[in-house]
Amino acid sequence: MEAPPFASSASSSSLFSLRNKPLLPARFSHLGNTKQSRNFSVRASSSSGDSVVTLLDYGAGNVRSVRNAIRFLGFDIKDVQTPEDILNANRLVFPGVGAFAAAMEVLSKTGMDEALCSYIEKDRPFLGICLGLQLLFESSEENGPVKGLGLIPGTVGRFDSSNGFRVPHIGWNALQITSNSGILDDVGNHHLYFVHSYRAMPSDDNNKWISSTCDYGDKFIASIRRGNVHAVQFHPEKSGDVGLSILRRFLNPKSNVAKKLGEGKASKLAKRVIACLDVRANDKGDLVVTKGDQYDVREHTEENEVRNLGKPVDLAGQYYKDGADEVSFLNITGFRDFPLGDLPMLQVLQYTSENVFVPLTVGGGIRDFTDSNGRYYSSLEVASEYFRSGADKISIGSDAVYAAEEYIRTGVKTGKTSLEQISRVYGNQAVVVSIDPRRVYIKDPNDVQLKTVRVSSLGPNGEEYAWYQCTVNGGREGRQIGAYELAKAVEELGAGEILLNCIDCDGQGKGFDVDLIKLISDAVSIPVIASSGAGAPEHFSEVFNKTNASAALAAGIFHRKEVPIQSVKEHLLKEGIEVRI
Ligand code: 1PR
Repeated sequence: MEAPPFASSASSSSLFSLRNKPLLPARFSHLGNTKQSRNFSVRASSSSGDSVVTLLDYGAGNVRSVRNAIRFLGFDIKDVQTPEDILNANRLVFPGVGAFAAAMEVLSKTGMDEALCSYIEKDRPFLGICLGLQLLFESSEENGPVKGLGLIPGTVGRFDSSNGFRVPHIGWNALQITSNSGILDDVGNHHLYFVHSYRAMPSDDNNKWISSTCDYGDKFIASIRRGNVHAVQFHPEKSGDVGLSILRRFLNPKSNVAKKLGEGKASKLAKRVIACLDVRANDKGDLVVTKGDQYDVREHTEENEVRNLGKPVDLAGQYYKDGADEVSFLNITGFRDFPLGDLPMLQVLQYTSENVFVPLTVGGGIRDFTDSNGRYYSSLEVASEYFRSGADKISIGSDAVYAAEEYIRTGVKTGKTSLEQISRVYGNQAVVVSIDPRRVYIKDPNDVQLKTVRVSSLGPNGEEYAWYQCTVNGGREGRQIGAYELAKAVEELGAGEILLNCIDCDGQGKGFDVDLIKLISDAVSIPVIASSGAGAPEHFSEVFNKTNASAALAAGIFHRKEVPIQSVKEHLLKEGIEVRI
């Protein structure tokens, strides 16, 4: 017999104090503004079939992935419109996204908070994901303290980056399963995907809730379970086959896992291997995956065509099957074409996210824009459209350079840059800054007022030093700001991760620019993705052994099928570098 759930949980009623807040933001309006009756009674609906999953989506991020994963497993989705829908659910999935305070505000304003508490207190089948776990606790320090639903004792706090651990915690980490959780039965030694800056900590008061923990500087709560109530800090919908097996076990507890999972070897945060697809329209107008040499993507033939290495959705699906830990799409002409006019790119995301259950990043053209009819679109609207279409993270290139230049010049955070706005609404873990630097060799480091490195191989005229000049518009324009200065500034402005390209190395297959990657990954405390130049598995072990990169990205070697992703991972494992297998 399970212990009766919630017997000693904190009283929730006294904690519901976030009342009388302004009207809901427009994006939450489908949830209504009217507070419902407080006398809830929970009943399982007899009308909804066994294949229906009720989903609480308050519109603050990418919930498409959760929807897609549920549908992929053969279930239909009913969206919560009123608190009654929560009470009538047969099984409820709550994929919390965005910031804690904003989520609590919506729940409180709509009366969903009390419906959720009633539903959970009656031990009805519930699965909270990420923020959907954190909101069950008494409070969070995120922009707070802010009160939560108060069902589980404890406060959600921020990871401590002072001990060398990068925050946000992004990537595939291992669980220590502490009690029979039911839904985690297939996890074994496999990695699961986490992306968050705040976490709940184990204590004597909440111990009996905990079904697993995870180590990242601290030991934090990775999942809870009491009776039919589950919540997980990681993202099952982004954790490949292992994640799908977790969802399957929740949705259908009697199910056997459909796909046999191999042996895992997870013990800590894995280094990620990312496949990148540079996407643009070719001269016939079809959206293709292309690949440049030092950013030149045209064939050097008479026709001078854009190189075509395949179809974006097909290639992304293939890389998912091959074991990519993430897939990135870069809309490389986004700086001149307006991405919301570029519907094929949104469709690429929509179709890809139907079958690819690892994180998807999309970049290109994220900036404010006024179209030919004079209609103004904010960068936040552009990003929102990408998130709605299936992106988990967006990547900002040129616009982040302008924002950093302004910030360095004035020392003032205006709060108005795309970087600041998007990270405020979606969290900084959802915002990547993509840097496109070019090496500038110099003889004497005192020749520039920018951070220089002593290079491992001398410049063309025997120069011993270089600085890394940031560019905009796909490498077309150099700016008077270095990659080091940019990285420090964008971290302060709210970037959650850095995608570090290098124009000199792009497409050359001679290895990553270790000097550059070491410089930047030592300068910031957010994760850095090493990019440009991979030509062999040894280049990945080199970059992980010599720098603090959290992930390594490659394009050409995967597109040209020169090195399979699995070979890269097998090599890394042999070298003692932890990866997800
Ligand atoms: O400036 O916000 O519109 O974003 C534009 C985005 O498009 C930026 O992220 C920029 O890096 C990217 N981009 C623009 N032009 C190009 C180009 O190639 N002409 N691609 C481009 C960037 C670099 C990597 C590449 C790695 C690995 N390509 O994405 O995939 O270098 O390649 P490799 O493994 O073959 O060496 P905005």
